[in-house]
Amino acid sequence: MSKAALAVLINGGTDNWSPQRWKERFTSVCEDRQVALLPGDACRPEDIGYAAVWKPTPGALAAFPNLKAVFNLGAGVDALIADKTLPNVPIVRVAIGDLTGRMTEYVVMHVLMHHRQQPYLSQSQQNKIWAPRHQWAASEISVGVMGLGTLGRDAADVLKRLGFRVAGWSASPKSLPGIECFSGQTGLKQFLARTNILVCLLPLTPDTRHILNRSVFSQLDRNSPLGAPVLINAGRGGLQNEADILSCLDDGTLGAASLDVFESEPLPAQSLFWSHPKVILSPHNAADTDPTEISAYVASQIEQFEAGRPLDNVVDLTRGY
Ligand code: NDP
Ligand code: OXD
Repeated sequence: MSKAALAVLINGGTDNWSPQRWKERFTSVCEDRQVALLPGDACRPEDIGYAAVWKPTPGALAAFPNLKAVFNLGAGVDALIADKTLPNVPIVRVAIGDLTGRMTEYVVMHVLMHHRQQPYLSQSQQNKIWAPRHQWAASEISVGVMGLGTLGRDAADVLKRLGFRVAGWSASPKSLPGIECFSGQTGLKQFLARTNILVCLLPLTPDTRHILNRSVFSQLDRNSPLGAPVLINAGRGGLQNEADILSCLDDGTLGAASLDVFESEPLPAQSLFWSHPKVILSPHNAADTDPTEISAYVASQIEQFEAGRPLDNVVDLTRGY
């Protein structure tokens, strides 16, 4: 009997993430399994047992009557689970070392850029001004990481090893060596009150939408050498109230922001973020993982599932992540 086929459905690909590249990667790792890039390739819907997807067109997965599992080709599933016609099968998200390592690089790079006053140094270079400023120690800065999941924990751990005072905030209580852990609504106030650089690695759910807002920013600690606190968001654009970020940067509630994600992507040309002097932005590529790594992860999960073992990193649809 032939193996259940794998459908690949990709929207919004970039060079690294082009649908054709994904198909090639999956074909090379799913040796004797049909891989169909849809729409386009010929295949019978009833032959599809698995789907590997990124932002598939809503309703597309409901067309496969024998679907057994869906593999989201990224860590965040907010776009996928917004489809109310999703079949009732396990949804698996990406949680692999390659992606985690890349996100930690992004977070550490941006924390260090603000801590080491890189925007000031770049400006000085542009103006040919040799004017070193006092550089404080990492131990004088409190970094607060919102989200202590696969990504948040790793970033927090590396920042701790660099000497920062690190805290984390999650939905359920945690205990992590050397990291001050806070949870739930009751822990949020205390967490914010000790944070100078706020790093957001939360998933986008109904509970977290627009959590990055003026009320939260105004509770951050301003008594560090940085002065006004800094925001770094690499979670999702829907987590941030963008009008609040802009007005808080303008009135000094926030000193600077590093943003990798936006409510509307690609970021529209007229967005004020593009040229804001206190913003460092990137095009949602904080953890732009290699399709080779992810396709191998998906193929091995399918083998594991077919051998009767449970899938890893299955999304809890009641929590939304
Ligand atoms: P995980 O699911 O492993 O972790 C999510 C964390 O957020 C958990 O600690 C969870 O708490 C916490 N959390 C969720 N809801 C709440 C809430 N209401 N209040 C407090 N804490 C909450 O996710 P990952 O770490 O793998 O990824 C996080 C997000 O990063 C993704 O969902 C995605 O949106 C984004 N991302 C962005 C990328 C980019 O390139 N910019 C790349 C990859 C991911 P608990 O532990 O108690 O459940
Ligand atoms: C994401 C990802 O969820 O790239 O943004 O994995």
